[in-house]
Amino acid sequence: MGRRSEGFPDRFLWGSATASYQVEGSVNDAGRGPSIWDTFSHTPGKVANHDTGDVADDFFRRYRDDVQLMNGLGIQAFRFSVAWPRVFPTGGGMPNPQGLDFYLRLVEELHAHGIEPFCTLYHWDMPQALQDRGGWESRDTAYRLAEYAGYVAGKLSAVGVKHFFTMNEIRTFVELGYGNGTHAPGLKVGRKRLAQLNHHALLGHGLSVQSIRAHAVGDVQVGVAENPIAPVPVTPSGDDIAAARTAMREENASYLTAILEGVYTDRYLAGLGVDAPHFTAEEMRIISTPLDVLGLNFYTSTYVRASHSPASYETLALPADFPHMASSWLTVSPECVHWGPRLVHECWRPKAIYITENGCSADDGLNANGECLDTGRIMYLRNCLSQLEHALAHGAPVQGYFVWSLLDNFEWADGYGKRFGIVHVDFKTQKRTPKLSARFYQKVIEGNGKNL
Ligand code: GBH
Repeated sequence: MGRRSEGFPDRFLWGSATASYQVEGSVNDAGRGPSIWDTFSHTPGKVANHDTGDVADDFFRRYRDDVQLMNGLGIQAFRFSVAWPRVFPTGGGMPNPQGLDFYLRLVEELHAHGIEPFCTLYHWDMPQALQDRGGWESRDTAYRLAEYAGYVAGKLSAVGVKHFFTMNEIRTFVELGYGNGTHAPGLKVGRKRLAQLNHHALLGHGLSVQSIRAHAVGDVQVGVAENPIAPVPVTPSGDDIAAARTAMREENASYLTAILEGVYTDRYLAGLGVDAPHFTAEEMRIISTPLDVLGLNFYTSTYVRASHSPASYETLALPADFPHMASSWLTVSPECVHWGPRLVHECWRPKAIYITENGCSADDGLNANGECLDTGRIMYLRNCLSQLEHALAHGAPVQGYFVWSLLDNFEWADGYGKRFGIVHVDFKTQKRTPKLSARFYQKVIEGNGKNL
């Protein structure tokens, strides 16, 4: 295998990421309709500390300052999401021009600072009106998403946006939103309905890819940003690596595998038995519409080894003392940034990969000098970026990396209690203070990652 020398390619893109509901605030301004996250966060007991996204980082009004902040750090690309209920307050019908206008102004500001905009259409803030008609349980929602995605992509590509992701983390909004109910809309629908709505979400992705291409002005790159389970071979033996490759396909069977292969694996369907989703060959063709780019979000690893069971791999439970960051789920397991892109490359040969999210929570406060010395986050990021070099060396076509997140923000069910930013936000005053990790990232960008 032709191994390149270690290191990042010359035109590697260094970015930061956010999502609409997590940063924007101004939820009742400029004609925005309610989203399922407004409803959910205002339902007592759903979000820690009764936090809501009503104000968040006030990014809707402060985006100019935040773009300037990114520019000062040398950040080259910004991944943001569009709030569907800003553009279509009730999910469909007539677009709300004021809602779209915000994203046009944001893109203009980014371009003025030489920052490449990367747009995600659906980062979980579905218009409440569509949830009232079934949300992802309704097949019709897939068509509504595609209409909205095509409309926005038409407008934003006309002002020079070149990269579009249909959705963020289908697994998360399916399994947390409808499986265990810890995310909006907070349902627990059971296995059969879950498999069917998962299928509708995939269909929404595929229809949106087609609709974005049909409406886009000029050449655009279209993909999905998914968070596949990243199986890491617990030893580098050939058997364990082969097991990890099998695990990559099977553990992600109803997400990436279906999207990139256009099939549900036999094992997935057999496992569901009578609860398997209804689907047609035509739908599977739509779902697997070829992509230009693949966005991959990686935070944690799943350790696997070869086994003689019919499954051919065994997932290892983590010992109780396995280290983690401020969020208990966020293990310090940076190998996912090596094996994740590498196994995706080996399994499916995508044309281009972006790491669309990677980062961690930490208990960040300001010291007496007003500094946030988040050495834990620097440790986490440095290790992940070093692992990414291995993925590149093994030929994974990774073209860029987006740290999650630019700013501390509304961390879904954890509210503002978990901080993921490289920039500290004082939620009382909205004051931004770059953490030490922002300085670290700035230097990494300056050295194009050759100085880790
Ligand atoms: C990403 O999800 C999201 O895209 C982003 O919006 C988010 O802010 C960021 O990560 C940080 O969390 O609490 O034990 O039930 C990452 C995948 C899936 C990780 C859900 C946390 C909940 C674990 N996430 N998971 S638990």
